[in-house]
Amino acid sequence: MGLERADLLQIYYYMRLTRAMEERTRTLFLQGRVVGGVYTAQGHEATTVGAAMMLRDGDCIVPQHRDLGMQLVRGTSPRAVMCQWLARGNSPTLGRDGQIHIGDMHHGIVPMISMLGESLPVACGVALTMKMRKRSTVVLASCGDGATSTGAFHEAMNLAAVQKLPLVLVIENNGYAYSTPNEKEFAIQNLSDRALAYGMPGVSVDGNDVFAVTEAVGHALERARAGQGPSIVECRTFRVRGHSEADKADYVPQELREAWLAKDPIRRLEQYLTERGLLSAAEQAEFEARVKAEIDDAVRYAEQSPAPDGATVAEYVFAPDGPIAIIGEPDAQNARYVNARDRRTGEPFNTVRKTEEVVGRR
Ligand SMILES: Cc1ncc(C[n+]2csc(CCOP(=O)(O)OP(=O)(O)O)c2C)c(N)n1
Repeated sequence: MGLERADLLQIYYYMRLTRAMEERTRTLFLQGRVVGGVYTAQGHEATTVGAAMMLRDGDCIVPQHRDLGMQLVRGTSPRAVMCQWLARGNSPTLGRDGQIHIGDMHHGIVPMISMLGESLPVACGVALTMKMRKRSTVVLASCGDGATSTGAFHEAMNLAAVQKLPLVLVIENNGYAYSTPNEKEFAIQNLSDRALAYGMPGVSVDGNDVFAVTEAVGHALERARAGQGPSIVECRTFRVRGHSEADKADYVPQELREAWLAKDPIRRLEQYLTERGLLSAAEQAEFEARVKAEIDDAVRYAEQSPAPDGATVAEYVFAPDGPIAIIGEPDAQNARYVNARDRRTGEPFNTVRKTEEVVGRR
């Protein structure tokens, strides 16, 4: 993919930032300062950072629960992430959710949907909008191996292929869906083999090798950008910690764990860079200090931020004054959708017409 030294150092920085943020979050969790559970992705950094680094301005990500690396690369700040973990009133979800269920539609980050697989039809919707608007932007979506066994995954991949959508799906196959190993999840060799059945290209790569990831994802994104449709890139990786910090992951055989630990993605990149004289010991120390300073700042900022105001708990649950009015029903909360009217015109709310108005006719 022709990555320059500056690109590689940027990737290295984000991989270290991602790892260090998760390590700090674990410490905060053990100190009882995190609200809710902690889900980390130590070991996934080459996949999440490498894939996101291949995007351009205007592209969109539809991330999953292990994608802190993608979020950081695409502009979610460490402060926002820490406010989210500590459930502060100024966090991206205003303290209503923890974890990295964070989105920012203005910056092309679709919030994570907890129901596995369900974010993929949404990714198709975003990609379809881009296509209808004749944009040259693309969508990078991701999911785990477990999510590939859901109905939503199959429907989304079929739709993406039929509509030739500008979509690249990265499957982060870390060998387990919670405690269920791959061999009990599916009966095929590679998850990318499924691509053939949908009518799109699929490839499987070493997800702990940032060069393999950037090459495969970069190629798939170029294809999508050129109007040639979607692809699947399976990145084989390993989740070093448990599903969450409540999970000791003692279902993972020791030899398997050790084999993957020997392939640590950050150490591999570091070795590549140092062996070629692209990263000195002094520069490594600078990266370490920079990452630490950013995280210290984020934690300080989050801890000084206010808790959510309990009086606002019901806000943002219902749209206060959307375009739809329910006419002729005494009880608006239990009204039927068929009775929906356009609030401005009083016309029946025709969803087909409205959709065309929003995204334009093809
Ligand atoms: C439909 C659905 N079923 C179950 C869950 C609970 N759950 C959350 S993450 C997870 C494991 C997912 O495995 P995988 O997709 O392989 O991703 P990984 O966590 O291994 O990265 C489960 C079972 C869920 N969120 N949604």
